[in-house]
Amino acid sequence: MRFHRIVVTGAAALALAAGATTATGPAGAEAATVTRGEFHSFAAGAGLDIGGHAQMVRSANGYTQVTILVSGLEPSVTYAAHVHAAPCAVGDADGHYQLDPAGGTTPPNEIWPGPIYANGAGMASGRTVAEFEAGPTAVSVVVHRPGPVPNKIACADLA
Ligand SMILES: [Cu+2]
Repeated sequence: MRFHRIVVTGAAALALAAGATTATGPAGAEAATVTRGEFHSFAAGAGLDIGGHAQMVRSANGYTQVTILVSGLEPSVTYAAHVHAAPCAVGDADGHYQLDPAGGTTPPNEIWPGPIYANGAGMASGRTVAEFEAGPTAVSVVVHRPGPVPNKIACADLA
């Protein structure tokens, strides 16, 4: 597992927002903060060899982009995916991150890079852009299978 936190600027921030994995470029006006991590299975995902990664880009101009790529899913199944407000190891990542804790339980008050649909190879990707800068408690992404709880099958810590 690999965690890192990097701060990039200008053109590099745009490159990261577009999904690039390297950051080079001139020092610019607008900084972005990138957190990312690898997916691993939760107990409810036992039997699935889940991998992949999640990335969150908080841009200084007030946007948050989350992209995920998940492997090891059941083919042809649609999964939910949300940004959660606790690390994967704390209460199975607890509940959803919310911009306003007194607000709604769906986007735009929450950040959902899903639903994601697994292809024939069990891979799925998702992306969303929230029109606010996610707070410091937006620390993980959870993938849920359809059906009753417990349905948290995988989690990625963002660091
Ligand atoms: Cu969730």
